Amino acid sequence: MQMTFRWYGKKDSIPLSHVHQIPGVTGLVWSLHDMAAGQDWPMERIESEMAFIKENGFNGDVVESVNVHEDIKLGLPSRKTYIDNYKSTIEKLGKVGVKVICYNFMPVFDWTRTDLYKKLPDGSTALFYEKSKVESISPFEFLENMKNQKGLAGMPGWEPERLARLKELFEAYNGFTKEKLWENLKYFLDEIIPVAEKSGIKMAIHPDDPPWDIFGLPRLVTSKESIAKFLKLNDSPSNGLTLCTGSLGSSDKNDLPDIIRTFVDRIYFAHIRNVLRYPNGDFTESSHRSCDGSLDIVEIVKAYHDAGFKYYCRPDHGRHIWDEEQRPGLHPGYGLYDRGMGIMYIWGIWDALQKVDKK
Ligand code: DNO
Repeated sequence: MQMTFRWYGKKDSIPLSHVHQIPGVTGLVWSLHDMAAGQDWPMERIESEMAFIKENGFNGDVVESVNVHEDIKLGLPSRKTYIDNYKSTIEKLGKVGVKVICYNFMPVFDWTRTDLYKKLPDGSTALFYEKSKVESISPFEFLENMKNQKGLAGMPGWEPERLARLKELFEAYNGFTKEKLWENLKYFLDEIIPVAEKSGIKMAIHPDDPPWDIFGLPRLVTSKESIAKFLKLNDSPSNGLTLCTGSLGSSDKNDLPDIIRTFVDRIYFAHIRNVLRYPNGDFTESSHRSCDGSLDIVEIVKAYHDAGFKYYCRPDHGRHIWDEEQRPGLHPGYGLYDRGMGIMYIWGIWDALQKVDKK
């Protein structure tokens, strides 16, 4: 397993010298965060980012994300241009040695929370989802509430240009069915997967977060059954998964170790984090440790270990601890400290399992 760390580019407030001090991190997970969904990424920008990553002693094998334009999800005639741009970006990323591209196919909103700084009993803060709130207000009211939260504008999936089109997008998705979205996803895969194959790239879809429909928008990659359906849409080994335990794990219907064991051959990127679910459907993100949340991270890491998982892993969101909430330019959930501790917890389990194996 290769450990990586999500990095927001040269403007990231976490110095790479600090990332180096987390044991065993060999790769930076990167993107060109200023590129709007659907843009063809310029080669010079790709090369310069990759060169910078390598000069700093990391690999840049994983890109998260290349965002999919809404017209592709909606299946509009304009999707052709955006798919051509997507293919061109895949080809260029392949040329600089990228191995995995993480992306998602969630309509309108990417990951969704109601509070980015919910206080936990230990005094830290974390991302929080209040189910009844999302169910009781309109997406427009929801967005108004979220806009005041520090750091939101810089979060991937919450780009201002996407949110500016919110009204128009909701109109476009009015009456849009899950079946139609599956159909458009298949169309997209059949177009891009042959290009990924030729470019030596594994495409790794990120599950929907949370894994249920929100604001009347259909969501697809939410469960074991839907993952099986997704993989069958296009059976190429280049059509794979980013298995995010926290996203799938906010539903108590998902048995993560079982999902990992079932699909491990098509998992190219493991996002490992814990969530604490409440009986009313709310959930908060928690420390990575198994006893702090609802997910058994030990069993999750064991499932990867026992399968001889060779691909990429990253700790996912962490809490804001040790006053890190005050860090200027902090991307909520993406501080240094709790992600660093998450990595050490994952390595701790991994190393212990390796040792038991050798006995
Ligand atoms: C949340 C992330 C997601 C992920 C995208 C991939 O923190 O895991 O925003 O990057 O869904 O496209």
